[in-house]
Amino acid sequence: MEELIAAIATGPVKSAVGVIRLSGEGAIPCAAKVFRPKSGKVFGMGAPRRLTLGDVVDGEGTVIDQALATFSIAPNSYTGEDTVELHCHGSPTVLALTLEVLFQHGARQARAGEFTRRAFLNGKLDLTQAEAVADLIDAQTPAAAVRAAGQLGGELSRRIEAVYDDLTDLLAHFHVLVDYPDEDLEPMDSPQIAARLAGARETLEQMLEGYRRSGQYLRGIPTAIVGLPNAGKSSLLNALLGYDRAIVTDIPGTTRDTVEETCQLGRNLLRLTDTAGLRDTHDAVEQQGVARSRRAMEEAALILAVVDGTRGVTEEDVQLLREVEETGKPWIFVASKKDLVNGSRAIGVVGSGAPSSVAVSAKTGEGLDELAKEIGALFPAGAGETVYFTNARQAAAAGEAVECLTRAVEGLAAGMAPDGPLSDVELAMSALGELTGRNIQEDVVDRIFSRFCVGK
Ligand SMILES: Nc1nc2c(ncn2[C@@H]2O[C@H](COP(=O)(O)OP(=O)(O)OP(=O)(O)O)[C@@H](O)[C@H]2O)c(=O)[nH]1
Ligand SMILES: [Mg+2]
Repeated sequence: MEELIAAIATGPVKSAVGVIRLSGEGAIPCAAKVFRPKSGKVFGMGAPRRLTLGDVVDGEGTVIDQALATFSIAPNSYTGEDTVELHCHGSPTVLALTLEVLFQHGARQARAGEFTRRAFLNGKLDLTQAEAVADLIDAQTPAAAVRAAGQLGGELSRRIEAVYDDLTDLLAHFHVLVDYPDEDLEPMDSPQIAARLAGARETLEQMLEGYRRSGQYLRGIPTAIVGLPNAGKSSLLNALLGYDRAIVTDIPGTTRDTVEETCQLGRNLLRLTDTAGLRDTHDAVEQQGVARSRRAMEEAALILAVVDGTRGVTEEDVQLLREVEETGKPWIFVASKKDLVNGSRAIGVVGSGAPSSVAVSAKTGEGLDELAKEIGALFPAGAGETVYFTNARQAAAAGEAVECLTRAVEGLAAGMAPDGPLSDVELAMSALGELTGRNIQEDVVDRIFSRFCVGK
């Protein structure tokens, strides 16, 4: 067992309960010096994994809290080591004090992710499951949480291991042919082997495709709010966010720089970019703003084209809508200032042949639900698809394996001697081994666990 570490596992805010974790050599005797069960028994003598009520005492024996404590004995714990959890009252001061007392009794502060790192090193979790823990804690949308929770069970590793095993079989076949060329062995049927390699590649590619599609649901859909000056773009941004993020005035050309914020709308996470109104201008600052608006449009996956509902669709609007249309991206026609126009006028404005249109009022909030619904229809979050990769590291490793397998397949098709393709298959396996953590370098492990918060 490794040296004893301790950390506060809950957030640094006042709350009902705050949890301190201890793991490693001597966790239970260390906790017993700080935690005195009400029963009068020494902590750690009874059955593990039960909650015991008792007092938390400082170095002088003064009671500083009343808490519940539980211990687990190696290897039956999260980390695979002896562990203790103290469920104290959630006062940051009391928790810090308790931690300090544990340090006096030999524990040291755990580093970020150190508990989960130990779980990984002790074989309690594979790397993708450990990452799922971090992804779950980081999840910003229900879809991201569901995805990470699913991966806690290890489905990704099972799929990757199946591909890995298949490649191991093939590699064995290759080896026999390369190492014993003079033996009277059945010649390698290249097309057959190439087909199996291509099958493995296909499995990985499908998983990657799902990941690419899912990116928008996990990180937010890049959404550009565009329109003429004074159309009501910044007001729309503020209304969607629920607070005054961008400056709003009745002077056309108020917004110069792009303003970016993330907001949850219905089941979708949007990465909204409010932009400068598009118009020809001689103002050097505004010109740059307009250039940025166009860039935001290029980078967006969804465009909200805002037209001033009180003015109707002008010649400039038509030009702008044409520009939006030419991007080929999904877009929504948003007629603004609905509170200022009577319904029929707004609807008249809306009927512009857009793929989807809605009239909104940033002032009253009217129409925002409808806008959320329209976006939901364009981006049906996750739509029942199982996504296996949850982060860029995993996808990059799988992508590397795909590249190696492609080279191997092409090599075979070109009639190469087997040792070329053989080394490519080995490289593909090594990439997959990195993915699940089967063979992974120390510095990569360090990088992965540095993503975690302290106490996890
Ligand atoms: N009554 C009413 N006024 C609105 C609404 N939305 C915007 N306005 C007004 O319209 C004017 C322009 O709004 P902005 O949100 O600054 O417009 P913009 O498109 O960001 O303008 P630029 O940044 O100049 O391109 C302001 O006076 C807003 O108060 C709305 O829904 N109702
Ligand atoms: Mg603005």
